[in-house]
Amino acid sequence: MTATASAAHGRRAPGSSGFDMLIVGAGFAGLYMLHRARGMGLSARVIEVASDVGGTWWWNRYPGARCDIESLQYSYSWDEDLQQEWTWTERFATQPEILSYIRHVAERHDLRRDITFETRVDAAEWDEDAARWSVTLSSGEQVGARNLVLATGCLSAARVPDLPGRDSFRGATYHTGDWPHEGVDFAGKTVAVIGAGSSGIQAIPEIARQAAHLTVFQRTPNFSVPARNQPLDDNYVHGWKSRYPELRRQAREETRSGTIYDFPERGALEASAEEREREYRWRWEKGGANFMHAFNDLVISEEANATAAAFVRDRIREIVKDPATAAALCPSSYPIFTKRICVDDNYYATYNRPNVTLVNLRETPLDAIEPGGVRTSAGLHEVDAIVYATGFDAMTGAITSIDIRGKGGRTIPEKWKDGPRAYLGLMLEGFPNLFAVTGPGSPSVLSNMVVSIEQHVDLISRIVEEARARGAAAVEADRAAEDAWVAHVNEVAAATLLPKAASWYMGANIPGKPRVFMPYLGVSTYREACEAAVADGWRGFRFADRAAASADARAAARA
Ligand code: NA7
Repeated sequence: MTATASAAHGRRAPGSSGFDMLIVGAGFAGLYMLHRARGMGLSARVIEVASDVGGTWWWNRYPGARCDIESLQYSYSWDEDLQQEWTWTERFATQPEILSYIRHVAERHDLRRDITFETRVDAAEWDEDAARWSVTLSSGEQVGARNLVLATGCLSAARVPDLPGRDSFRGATYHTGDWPHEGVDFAGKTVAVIGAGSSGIQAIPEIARQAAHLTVFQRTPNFSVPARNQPLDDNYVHGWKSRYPELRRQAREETRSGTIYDFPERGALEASAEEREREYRWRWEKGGANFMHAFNDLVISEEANATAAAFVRDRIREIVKDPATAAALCPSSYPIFTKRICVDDNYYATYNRPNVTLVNLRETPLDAIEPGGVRTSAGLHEVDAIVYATGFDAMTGAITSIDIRGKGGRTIPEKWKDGPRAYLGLMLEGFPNLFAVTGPGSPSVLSNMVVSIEQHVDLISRIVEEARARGAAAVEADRAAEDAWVAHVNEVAAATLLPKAASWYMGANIPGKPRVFMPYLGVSTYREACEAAVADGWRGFRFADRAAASADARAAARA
């Protein structure tokens, strides 16, 4: 790093050679990274394609959009005054409330002055001699950066499937992950929703309340549990706020998911049938993803897992009056919890409404989109609007959409042709000074994202500090350490049922994407692994001085 001397004099202005750190994305990750970079005295800039801060919560404005982690836990822990002062109103915060929280953070810490909005990072090339990234923005500007931080989010590359005739539809089309800011009025309209994942499951009850008729096109049913959302009670909030530092520590260091749930002490198969039913029942009534922590063997043992799946299927059949619709809504082709569990507000009961129809695409496949609507093998469903709730190119899509070229001009898609590889899910061998916040191979989407983001940003800050202390111009993941980590991520996943579903965790929703289990299961164990690597002399990180970086470059050029 070059900021050692000037750090004493406060934050540096970028010189002609650019910034100490360029950060891509102004969501939870990018904003905290900017705050930390400033704290280290680095010159830093955030590039954001949207017109304001918020990331996921800026884009996903579909009706019913809400976090499925409790608001008191899905928030920053690094500003004690903020966490004491901020008032969450509901157990599960709505998208507008989370967005106003993020905006408040941006104002409170005066972050916007270092963010360039409405600008995309198109490309980044590692300049081996100068040991810095040369970054091309959509504005045509070329910016130099010693460190490049991808705070691009795991679920930010929205995906509309390439259905035959897709562009011939004459009505309005929407994607849940790219929703119009002015909102959409479905009153009096006939609407199709394609997709029944978390986003569809949140949007469907809301759209059903507005539309004249809603037809849901479902290919694979998902398991969903009721949120039982409610206004937050003052005593409950006080209980959290009075113990916040300790509870945040517990979430970071003692949980599998970065969220504190009622922790199971035994396996489902150790309990009697009545005890299991009681356990599932109270968690179902309490609401939220707490349900998936009923027993400690639910993602390990198929037999244990089947008991939870059967409980949820029983509830679906109990709620949904039409037996054929209930049967179509009951997932049976994969174990529960191997796809992200959905948390809903009145989802299954929505199918009892006279203005809602479920089309089971397994029975009558979707043939084409036509000017008038959606055609399945059973005929044309005429609609005024189509909502694609069809998900994202998860975890890697936002990274590979930037033309990033590392040492020797190698691209990330070339490096990842057999699946994503990153040391600790954070750094890529061959791509010095490049950091992926919550990248593939880290807990990311299997965790409370804010907890994982904070840990990664803190770790990146420590790596940058270490490089600075050593006078190293570049730091890079070691190939052998990266290989070992990727093998470990797979081993951990393979010891569970998680790879058994064709999920977006596996890249299975994107045609041609390699099927590799991408996230790492275990927030506390992951943190321990990171800390062990640091304590072991920064095992797996190769710090180079500027001369060595240039020598590496010349060697790569000769190779
Ligand atoms: P998901 O969970 O990927 O769900 C996408 C849904 O779209 C799912 O039901 C898919 O069915 C369906 N889909 C995708 N392509 C098609 C085609 N071609 N035809 C019919 N149906 C299709 O995305 P979400 O946005 O709901 O949730 C993503 C995450 O965002 C969520 O977990 C939260 O973390 C926030 P399939 O299962 O592929 O049969």
